[in-house]
Parts: sequence; structure tokens; C-alpha cells
Amino acid sequence: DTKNLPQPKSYGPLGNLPLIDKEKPVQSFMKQARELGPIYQFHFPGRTSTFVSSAELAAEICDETRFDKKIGPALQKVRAFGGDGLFTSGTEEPNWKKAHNILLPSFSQQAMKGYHEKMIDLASQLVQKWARLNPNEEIDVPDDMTRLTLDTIGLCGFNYRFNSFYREDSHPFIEKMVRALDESMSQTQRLGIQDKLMLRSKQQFKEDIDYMFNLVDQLIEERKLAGDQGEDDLLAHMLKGKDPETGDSLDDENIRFQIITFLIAGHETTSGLLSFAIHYLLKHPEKLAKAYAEVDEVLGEATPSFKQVKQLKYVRMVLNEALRLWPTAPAFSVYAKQDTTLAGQYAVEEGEAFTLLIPELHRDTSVWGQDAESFRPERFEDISKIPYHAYKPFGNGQRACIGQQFALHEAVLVLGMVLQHFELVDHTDYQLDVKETLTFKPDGLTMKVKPRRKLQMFQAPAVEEQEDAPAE
Ligand code: FDE
Repeated sequence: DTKNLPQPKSYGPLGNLPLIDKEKPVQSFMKQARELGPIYQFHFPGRTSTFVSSAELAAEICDETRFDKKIGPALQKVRAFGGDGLFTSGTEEPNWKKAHNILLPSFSQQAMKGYHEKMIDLASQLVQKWARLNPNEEIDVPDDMTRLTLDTIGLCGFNYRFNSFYREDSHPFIEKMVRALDESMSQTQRLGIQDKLMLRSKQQFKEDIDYMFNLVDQLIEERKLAGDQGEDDLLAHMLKGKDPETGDSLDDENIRFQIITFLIAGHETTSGLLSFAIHYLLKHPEKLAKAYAEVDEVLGEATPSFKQVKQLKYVRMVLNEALRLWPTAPAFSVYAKQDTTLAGQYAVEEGEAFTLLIPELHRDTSVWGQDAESFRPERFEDISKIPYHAYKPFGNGQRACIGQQFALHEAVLVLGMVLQHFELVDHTDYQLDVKETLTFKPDGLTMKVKPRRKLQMFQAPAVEEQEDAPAE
């Protein structure tokens, strides 16, 4: 059964804890998986986690008749500000299903058409910023991508402009959110007694959460005061929507949690995705050339239309492949709904939990081949050839990412426009270093760009020679 699983070296009361690099816990678990195999146990002081990383085992724990999403210790901490929002609520909690039903239409293909223009608005701000850099100035890629994705979810979701491109530093909301996320991750790694002593961090945590609640509550209040102006964004759907199953609508506190959830889930992950994609294109000139060719053929000089974004197939494959190698939300956990067995081999008791290490699943050579470590977007030429349970960058089943289409439409559009306008230069010969918060990002990735074409926006009208000509 699962009691005799492989486990790493133990350090007395600390269990396996000393084996974790505190800055890179998930990468530490990935490393252990390479040494211990596709399923192993890891002992923290006071609790044990079981990690799985093969396609065979992923298919088992993704069977929703036997397993359901587990709100593990890290998500428990995030609940301090995500509450019973979609991401941090259990499937059995009434607000999960209710919000899921109410918000699903906000993420349909039809809804994407409504967001397209707003996405273009913000992608244009990014392109304009980069077009106006001096030739020697470098770009902090994850930093600018975070500005872009935060502003996009703000505008599409709540008609709110964070205006991140007009600020030297990130919006205060981001600073507090990142610090709160960081604190919740650290809390899960501290020993009980250590944690109790961190009074200053706890006070800060509380202040940061209060700030987030205030900003969001204000947003809700303002919208209510303004009344129904025909907005068709997430917030409007949250305020007006009724669960078709029960006729219930969401209460104000839950709407607050949903907004915070969408701001968290919707921007870090997507900005990491765009940053990894750029990293891999910088390192693979032949793939970059292919992407340029597609963008030039499909878009030419034009601002992308909704339909053209759908036609950027290779750009989409590049993003899929970036998500394979570095899925920006790198793990999720499930628990057994009843006693069961895993792969006909391990007896599992009701309630036992498993965490899927998505980057390891995505490197399973039995599915991805011996070149699983290489960046090769062509793998995604025919999606139907990829076994369903071998690729999980957006999670699984009914608890999968509700924002998937949103994130992909945005990312294809942005990467398409970046390639349309710029030649990308890897001026530091960047070596990948993956930073972990709740999500993955290429740490310290910078590049320079050279314009490929003249910016179309706000061009002065052509000078009319005749008018200026001296009168005869
Ligand atoms: C979700 C999600 C997931 C799952 C998790 C678990 O299971 O725990 C994942 C894996 C993900 N997600 C991923 C991702 C990636 C990317 C790029 C993204 N994602 C994006 C986005 C955007 C938005 C807006 C979002 N996203 C959202 C979200 C939400 C709300 C959720 C929850 C759902 C439920 O219901 O549960 C998620 N996402 Fe994501």
C-alpha cells in the first residue's frame, strides 16, 4: 500500500524538511521525483505529502469519480484573502458550484469576443512602451508582462484601470498581494513555534489583506452606486448573475473573494507563461523565425482581429510548449473520496491526498519521448495525439482553470503583437533560473528589442507639400 512508498533521507523531528530549498520548494520536489520515482512520500514536521509525477498515475488521480480537489496547506493559507472564492473553496462548499455556474458564461468563446478590444488596448500600451525605448535600454520581461496581465484582468474583469504602464513601480495592490502570497507560502514551511514568533510578518499580513479588501470593496460599492450601465464584465456577471440550478446569486463578501481570486489567478500565471515563451524563442532562433513568418502572414501590419488571433496556430503551439516545460501553476492536489487503489498497485484510504507535480508529468518520456526536455512546439501540431492526462497545465476536470481560454487568447494576442513589432535580442545570454512564488517565473529575464516596423498609432498626417509651398 502507500505506506511503503519510497521516501528521501530523514532528519529526525524535521523529517525531510532540510531537503527543501525554501526559495524553490516545487523544484526541490521535482528533484526528489527524479531520484525516487513517479510516486514518493515526503515528511514535513507534523504532516506527510505524497507526490506523483507519471502520466499513468496522473490518469488515476484525475479520475473525478474517485478523487476531488484538495484544499491543501498552502491553499488553506491563501484562504485568508481568497476566502471561498473559486480557487480556494472545496467542491462541496455551496459557493463553489454556485460561482462556477454563474461565472462559466463569462469565460465562453462568445465572452472572449467582448474582451478582445480591451486586450488590444493593453497590448498596445506594451508595444508603445517598448517602441519608445532607446536602443541601449533593456526590458525586464516578467515585470512588463505582469503590468500587462494585471491591467488586462482589471479592465476585462472589473472595468478598472491599474494603469501599470504609467507607474514607475507596480500598483500598490500588487506589492501587497505578492507579499501576502509570499507570507502564506512561508507560513506553510515554518515550524509551529517558529510561526508563532513571526509577529511582525503576521501584522503585515493582516495589513496587506485589509488593503486588498478595501480596494475591492470600494470597486463593488462604486459599481453598485453607478447602477447598471450595461457593463458586460465579470463584475457585472457577479452582481447580476443567478445560478441556473438554484436561482441564487452571489453575496457581497463572496464577490470580494472572487475578485481577489481573479486578480491573483489571472495575472501571475499568464505573465509567467508569456515570459517563458519569450525565453524559449530567444534561445531557439529557428522556432522564432517560424513564428515571425506566421505573424507576418496572418497579421501583416494590421492590429489583430479576434479571428486573426485564432489563426496564429504556431504562436499558440509555442505557448503550449512553454506551458509544458514550465507550467506556471506547477502543482495541484486531490484526495480520495473513498477507499480505492492506485494503478492496481497501491491501496489508498478515504481522505488520502496526492499532489501532482505537473512539470514532471510533462517530462514523462513514456509519453513525450526521449527529447522531453527540449523545446519543440511542433509536438502540439495535432493536439488529438496527446494523451488527455499527460498534459495538465490548466488542472483537471470540473476544477480545471476557468480562465484557460481567457489566458490563451490574451497570450496569443500579446505574443503575436510583440513579434509583429519587434526583433528580440538576448543581450545577456540569459540562463534560465526559475523563481517560485505561488507560480513559476523566469527570474531576471531581460532582453532588448529592435523595431521591425513603424508604429501605426498617432502618426502625424503626411505633410502636404502644396500648402507649404510659397505663393507665386
Ligand atoms: C484554476 C487553475 C488551476 C487548477 C488548480 C487546482 O486544481 O488547484 C490551474 C492548474 C490553473 N488555473 C492554471 C492556469 C494557468 C494559467 C496561465 C491560468 N491558470 C490563467 C488563469 C487566468 C484566470 C482568470 C484564471 N486562471 C482563473 C482561475 C480560477 C478562477 C481557477 C479556479 C477554478 C475552480 O473553479 O476551481 C483556476 N484558474 Fe487558472
